[in-house]
Amino acid sequence: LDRLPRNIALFGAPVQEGAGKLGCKMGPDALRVADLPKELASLGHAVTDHGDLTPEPATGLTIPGAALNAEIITGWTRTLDKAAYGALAAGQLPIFLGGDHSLSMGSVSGAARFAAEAGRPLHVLWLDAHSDFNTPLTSPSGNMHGMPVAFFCGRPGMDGILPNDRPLVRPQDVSIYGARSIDHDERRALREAGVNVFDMRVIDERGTGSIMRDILDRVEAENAMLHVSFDVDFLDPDLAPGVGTAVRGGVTYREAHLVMEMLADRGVTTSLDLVELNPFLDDRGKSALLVVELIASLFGRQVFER
Ligand code: Z70
Ligand code: MN
Ligand code: MN
Ligand code: MN
Repeated sequence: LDRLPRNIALFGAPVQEGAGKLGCKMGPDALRVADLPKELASLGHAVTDHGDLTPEPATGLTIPGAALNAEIITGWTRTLDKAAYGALAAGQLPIFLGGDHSLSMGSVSGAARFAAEAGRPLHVLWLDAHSDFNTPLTSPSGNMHGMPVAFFCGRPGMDGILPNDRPLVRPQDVSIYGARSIDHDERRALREAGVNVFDMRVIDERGTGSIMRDILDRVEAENAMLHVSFDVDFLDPDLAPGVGTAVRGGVTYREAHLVMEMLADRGVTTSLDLVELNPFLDDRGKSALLVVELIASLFGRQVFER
C-alpha cells in the first residue's frame, strides 16, 4: 500500500452561478468549519489553505444555445485552470472546495494541461448522480454545472472559454460512478463518445469493489494521473441532504467509504474537487461532516491498518 504524506493545497472556489439554486458559494466555508484542513493534517499530510479564489473578469463571449451566467463561469474556469496547473507544477495535490460543479471545467482542464506536459494521460473519476455531459445546445436547464464533462472532453459548443487547442480528456478515460439522472440527449452522447458510465444498476449488480478495481487497474497500467471529482449528490440524499439536486437511490455510507479506501490504497489521486455542497439546504452540518469523513478515508484513514 502507498500511504505517502502528500503536499495538499486547498483552494476555495465559491461559485454558485452554474447551479440552478443559490447556496453553493457557502460550501468552502462549511468544509472549513467541518475541519477539513485539520483532518487532513492529522493523517500526516502537509496542508496549506490558500483561501478563496476570485474569478477573472471575462466579457465579450458569445455562446450559442443555453448557458446561464456564461461570462462568470468563464472567469472562474480561467482562474481555476491556472490554479490547478500551478499547484500540480509545484508538486502539490490541489483540492478545490466548491462551489458548484461548473468549477471542474477549470480544475480538470488545468490538470489535463499539466498531464499533457508531463507526458501522462489524465483519467477522471466522476462521482455523481448526474453525468454532466450536456452542452449549451443540449441542456434542458442552461445550468453550466451540467456541462463540465462535455467541456473537458471537447464536445462542441463552448468555444472561447479556454483556448480551443488546449489538452482535453479522452472520453474513454472518464468513469462516471453513481449515475441515476441522465438527460435524453446526454445519454446518446455519452454512448457515442465512449464515456464509462457506472450507474446505480451496475453498482448493485457488480459491487463497488469490482468496479473500482477495474478503474484503478487501468490508471496504474497507463501510469495515468487521476482527477477525482466528488459531487456530494452522488451520495444518497438521506445521508447528504445538503445538495441542490438530490436524486434518491444514491450511494450508501459503506459503498462511499469503500470507494475512498480503495483510492487511498492505490495512492493514485493527483487532484480533487469537492462540489455541490449547499450548506443552506443541509441539516445541522451533516453533509459537510460526512464529506470530511469520506475525504479522510481517501487520504488514508483506516479502521484497522493493513
Ligand atoms: C441536468 C442539467 C446537474 C449537477 C445537476 C442536471 C445537471 N442534467 N449536475 N446537478 N451536479 O441541468 O443539465
Ligand atoms: Mn455534478
Ligand atoms: Mn450531481
Ligand atoms: Mn487512457
